[in-house]
Amino acid sequence: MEKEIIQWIYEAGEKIRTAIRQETFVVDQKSSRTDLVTDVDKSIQDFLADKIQQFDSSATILGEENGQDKTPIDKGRVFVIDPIDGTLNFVMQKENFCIMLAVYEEGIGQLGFIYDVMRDDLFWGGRKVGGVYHNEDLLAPPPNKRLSDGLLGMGISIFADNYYHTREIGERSMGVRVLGCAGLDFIAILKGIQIGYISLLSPWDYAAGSIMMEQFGMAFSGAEHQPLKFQDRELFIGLTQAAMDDVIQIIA
Ligand code: 2AM
Ligand code: CA
Ligand code: CA
Ligand code: CA
Repeated sequence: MEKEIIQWIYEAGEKIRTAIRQETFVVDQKSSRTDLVTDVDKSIQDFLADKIQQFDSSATILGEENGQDKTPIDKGRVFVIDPIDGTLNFVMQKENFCIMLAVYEEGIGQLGFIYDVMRDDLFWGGRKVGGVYHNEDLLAPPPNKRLSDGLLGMGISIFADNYYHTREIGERSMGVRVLGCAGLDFIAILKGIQIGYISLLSPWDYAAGSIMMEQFGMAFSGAEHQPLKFQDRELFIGLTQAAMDDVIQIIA
């Protein structure tokens, strides 16, 4: 299954790079001036959904666009799609965005894929393949650093509001980084150049990344140390085990 998925993601990436080269995409607003979607987001989700349906007609799809955002995660095989993660970066920078895809079976994360489209850089893996890969290479788990020893990714809105003690958590770390793309934060965690990521996220934002963090024995949760709900947007906290212990201390 992973071979097929990687092929679809590479094809989808080529479609996005072509749209950028030809400057053909159309931008729309969703909930606000800065919450954007393009025709490319929608067509890439359709492209991936078609491939999935041809591959496994009994699978269901949970995706950000095209009214597919309410599918439950816990029954049968579910493919979770974020066709462009970091749409604002895609529109404003034409780089620093990802394609993300994850596979769940009976609610258990099996495979995650995060593709940095413009760098042509793929991180993928999980329970089903027993490891995490950076392109063709098996990745080693990142060191289990304390909060005080690493950089921490955060969503700008929760940091600006000091939501959930994020000011103090950030100040105890080596520094806060705001990338505007959840996928890039997860890539930084998997590479060991960031100890974690705290943000308000939807299931398609954290599915692939949390599956690969789990494979590495790292810690993640929703607010108040509760499991993630895989429904609406909620607080996501993903950290090394040691940094999670530090954050729990701060919150207590
Ligand atoms: P998106 O580009 O797929 O919407 C930083 O904005 C990160 O948070 C991006 O990965 C973005 O994903 C995600 N995000 C989730 N919900 C968002 C929202 N309502 N507004 C802006 N970004 C959101
Ligand atoms: Ca969006
Ligand atoms: Ca996203
Ligand atoms: Ca998206």
